[in-house]
Amino acid sequence: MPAYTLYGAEVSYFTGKARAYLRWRGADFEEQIATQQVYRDIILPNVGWPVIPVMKMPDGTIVQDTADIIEQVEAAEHRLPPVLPATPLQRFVALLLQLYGDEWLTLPAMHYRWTYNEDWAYSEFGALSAPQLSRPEQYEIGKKNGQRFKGALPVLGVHPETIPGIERSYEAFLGEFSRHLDAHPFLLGERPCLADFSLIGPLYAHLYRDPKSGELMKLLAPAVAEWVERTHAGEAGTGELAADDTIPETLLPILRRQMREQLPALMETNELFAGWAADVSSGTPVPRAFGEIIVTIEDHAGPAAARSFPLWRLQAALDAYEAMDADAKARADKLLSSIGGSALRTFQLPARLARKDCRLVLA
Ligand SMILES: N[C@@H](CCC(=O)N[C@@H](CS)C(=O)NCC(=O)O)C(=O)O
Repeated sequence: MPAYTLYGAEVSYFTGKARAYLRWRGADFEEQIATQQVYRDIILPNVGWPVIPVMKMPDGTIVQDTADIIEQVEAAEHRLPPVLPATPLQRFVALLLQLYGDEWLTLPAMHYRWTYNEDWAYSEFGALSAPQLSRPEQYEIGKKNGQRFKGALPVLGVHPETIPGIERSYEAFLGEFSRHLDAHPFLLGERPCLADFSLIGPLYAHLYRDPKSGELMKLLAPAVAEWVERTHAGEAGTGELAADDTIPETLLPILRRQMREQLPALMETNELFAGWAADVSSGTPVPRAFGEIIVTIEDHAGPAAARSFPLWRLQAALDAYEAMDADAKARADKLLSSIGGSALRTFQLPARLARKDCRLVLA
């Protein structure tokens, strides 16, 4: 029997991230489709809310959240090279790109799925949750289940006002990533790391595998489509990360895009978090959102929920920054200044976040 079981789905953003990592790691795992029965018997009793992917570890414990799954498999497998770069600046950048892949590229991923692949997505959702039913019956179930995900569009900031900006930004991102791939096979060098698996989240299930989105990616950025194929297959790469803890120059346009678009949203969210955290005590469950913010993408602005989870991913990146020695911090500051991210040097969350029973709480 395989050591690990990953409960997820081919259509799922975060299952793609975990799967690509597990393949690369060479972990002995099997994937089981998260059918309605799996949600009822495994996910809800152990996690408390309906979410995938969920991982059963060799000792039977259930882990949710891809960062935790990756961390726990890394600790259990003891293999080299580590998925999280061992050197400080690359580690920081990998965590920033995890924040970007997990919590910002959701906008193009979800927009392209639900604007251009809606019927296809309903059929896929239905087929995975009720494989025993007929195609029309699956479609009806898929439509019901899919509405929950489609309903996340305004929460993320996808509206008629922002869609032109989301499309312009995504197409420019594809160009930037293609130019990077002309010089380096993976994000930080000659082999994949956490940054690559994090970008597989949006770029595999939604933007490559959804038919209309995949056509667009292959047309505009065949090198990105090819990177998706290699990375999702768990390819090991042919060498190491860039030497001397450097960040490839060709990655800077992508980091600049992240700082320009995502950082203001994080800062606004953090202000609302501060207001909420002012009168709550340690251990209090953190709501999924603190209110509303305005997101701006390529000059197109619209409302979005001030979601708390991105601050959790940001806290991990800021911890890596704080842990740096003076030399690494000086190099990080130079990088931040060149990508428009200097605000991160002094960025403070008003209170620390923690996770308890698969939910965010105030530490
Ligand atoms: N932070 C979580 C996110 C998981 C997640 O959002 N999964 C999606 C499917 S890809 C889901 O099930 N969402 C349901 C929900 O958020 O209510 C992770 O990294 O595992």
